[in-house]
Amino acid sequence: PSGASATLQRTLALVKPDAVLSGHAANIKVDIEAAGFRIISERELRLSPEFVKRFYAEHAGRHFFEGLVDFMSSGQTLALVLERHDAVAAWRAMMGPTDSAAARGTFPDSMRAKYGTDGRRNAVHGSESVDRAREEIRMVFEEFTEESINGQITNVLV
Ligand code: RTP
Ligand code: MG
Repeated sequence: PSGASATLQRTLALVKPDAVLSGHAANIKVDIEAAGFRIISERELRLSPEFVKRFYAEHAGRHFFEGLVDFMSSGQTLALVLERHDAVAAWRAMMGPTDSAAARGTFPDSMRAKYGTDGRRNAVHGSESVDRAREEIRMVFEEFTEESINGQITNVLV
């Protein structure tokens, strides 16, 4: 009864520092567009530890939280706003399971299987819901400052 446009959604994708550093960002974007997503906005930036703590606040206190904060603030991140019908669930499915090593056994074509390393360094992030996507897009695309790092101007989320 409803056409594809009825469920047109936007979601936030992050290419995490491991995948940016490994040079996988371009291939990840090719895969994303091949899956029918339109890349609406794009920004490369470095996340401050404070920003990562707010972004992943749901995990505060978990055993992996400190490692997650260190990892996500360790280098450049590529932020993408993706649009497609059913974008939130479709991007989560395409990402694959959280642990890249496990994903290689169960979902070998997933982004995390192809481009990630382990349970922390897993190449990509995706929003969990339509409401959360709206919130994350606002956080990543509206709240940032410019900072000079090693003489280069870099967008830093604080
Ligand atoms: P994300 O939020 O980044 O899209 O990933 P997710 O939903 O698949 O996984 P989540 O449970 O929300 O965990 C957030 C991120 O924390 C790191 N992590 N490390 N055991 C560990 O060392 C561990 N567990 C999770 C990963 O980077 C994970 O994506
Ligand atoms: Mg999550």
